[in-house]
Amino acid sequence: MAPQAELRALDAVIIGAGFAGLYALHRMRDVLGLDARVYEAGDGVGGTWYWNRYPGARCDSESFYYCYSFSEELEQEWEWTSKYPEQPEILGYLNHVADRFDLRRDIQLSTRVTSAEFDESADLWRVRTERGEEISARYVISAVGCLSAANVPDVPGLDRFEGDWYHTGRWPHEGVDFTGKRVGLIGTGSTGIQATPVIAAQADHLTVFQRTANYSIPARNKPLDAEEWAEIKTRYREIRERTRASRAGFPYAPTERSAEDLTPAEQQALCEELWAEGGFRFLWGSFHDLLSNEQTNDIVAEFVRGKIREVVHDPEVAEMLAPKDHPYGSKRPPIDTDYYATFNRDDVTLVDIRRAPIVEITPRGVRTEAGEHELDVIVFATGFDAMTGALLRIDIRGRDGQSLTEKWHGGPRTYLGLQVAGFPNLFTITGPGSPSVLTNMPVAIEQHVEWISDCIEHMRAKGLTRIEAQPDAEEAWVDHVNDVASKTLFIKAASWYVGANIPGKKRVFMPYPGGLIEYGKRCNEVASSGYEGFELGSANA
Ligand code: NA7
Repeated sequence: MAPQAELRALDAVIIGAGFAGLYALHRMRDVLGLDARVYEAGDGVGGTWYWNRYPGARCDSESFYYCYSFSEELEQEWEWTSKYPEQPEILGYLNHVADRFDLRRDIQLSTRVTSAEFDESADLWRVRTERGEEISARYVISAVGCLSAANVPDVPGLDRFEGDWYHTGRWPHEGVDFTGKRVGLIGTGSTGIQATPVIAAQADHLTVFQRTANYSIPARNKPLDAEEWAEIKTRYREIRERTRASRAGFPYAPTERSAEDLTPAEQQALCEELWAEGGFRFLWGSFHDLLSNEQTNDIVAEFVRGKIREVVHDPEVAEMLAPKDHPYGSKRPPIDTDYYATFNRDDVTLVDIRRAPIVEITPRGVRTEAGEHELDVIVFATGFDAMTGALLRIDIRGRDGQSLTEKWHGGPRTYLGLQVAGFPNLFTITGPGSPSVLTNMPVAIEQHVEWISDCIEHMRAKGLTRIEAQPDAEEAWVDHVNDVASKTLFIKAASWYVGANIPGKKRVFMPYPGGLIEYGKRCNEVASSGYEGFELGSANA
């Protein structure tokens, strides 16, 4: 017998309890006074940091600004142990936030939202969960994350594999013991690059299957001591202001420097200096046109290739690891601890699956066109159906029963990455068409949550029950995103930014590459002009 649907009426349903969902709940409930509830598929809060428990998982933005800024008390009471903390510490932080703001009583865990349908006659969403619950809510706020729908490639034979296999984004809570095991790791994105040295240190043998070589920059991770914390805490407001006024949510002044202003020797010296500093400063601190000028990019890309050749002893392996098919930064640039040096170990093998692709998984391992690799464990570090995957796994139907899947058949279309025409009262935190994954995520998340919350406050003050992006505003925004992207080097790479990692996915540049400053300005103008490009109305009118 089908489970009896429980009916529940809320003001806002928030989907997901990661960085975005937790703050959205705090804002909707404690600031606006709405009856809001979070539905979360996992059995704990934390989103990305709940699921990604693979060895070596840590953030790539420095801890003191990879966190919330909305509460000065929270800021003052929390201290990170290191520059780039590991996943358990970040998960601990998000659990602390859930407790500190008493969020748990309005978070329903282990509950996957399966569908949401808009009722035009009442301006209400009808949301269903896989537990058979039905909820009506004026607003649905998607906080499903940009990188949460795990991508396990459809390789023939996986079901016959006699060993164990895991996807890094669905890692077992009890961990995996690689001692004495022959491990195969597929994928060399940020995840594979973080996991490789840690797995190599434990396993009997590690085989890394590389489809695309990646440019990775040393993290130069280090502990943060009491003195550094005292200093950070006194400067927190200034750090936050800089962060919010920056292009990508980092508290560094953008460089105005051009490669042409420097001699080749000076260019090299600058790259050396940034390499020694490590982390994303290497990306943001070199040249202003790094991501738009191929000649400038070549200088930096060649520098990284040179470093790989310096670190990796075997010249053949070094050449395999040196990326040549896309500009530096056109794919999400990884940050590592000892990645390239790991390939100097006798118990680590690099396999080029671009040259000889994987044909099948056999009961004993992985077979490529060049031969079979016997393995006890396979780790898929193969990424995510990014930006759209998690939302499209929910059956979302807007006006006239149109499904979001149909609407986004040719790639995602949004107005400001915040709303979709035909889907009133549905807000997408860090949705496609917003800066999102091209920024330090907590900054983009806070900006979106605050914009959405101000918008709902405005609607309530005016007695309005519906807000909907207008098709022409959406069209113009999509054109603008494409136009900005076309002037960058991002489009020169087959990346997950364009959906290239998912077979059959329409290739469209999904995040907004114009930067947070321009974007934030546009969002503020739209709000202060009375929500230009949106139609607001009332079910009773
Ligand atoms: P990414 O960056 O999407 O990396 C996935 C890796 O897996 C990448 O090297 C892919 O090669 C490889 N891949 C994907 N599918 C396959 C198949 N079918 N066969 C072989 N290799 C494959 O995901 P991550 O988890 O590393 O990082 C995601 C984000 O999380 C990261 O950017 C940060 O924002 C945090 P490809 O490059 O597509 O040739």
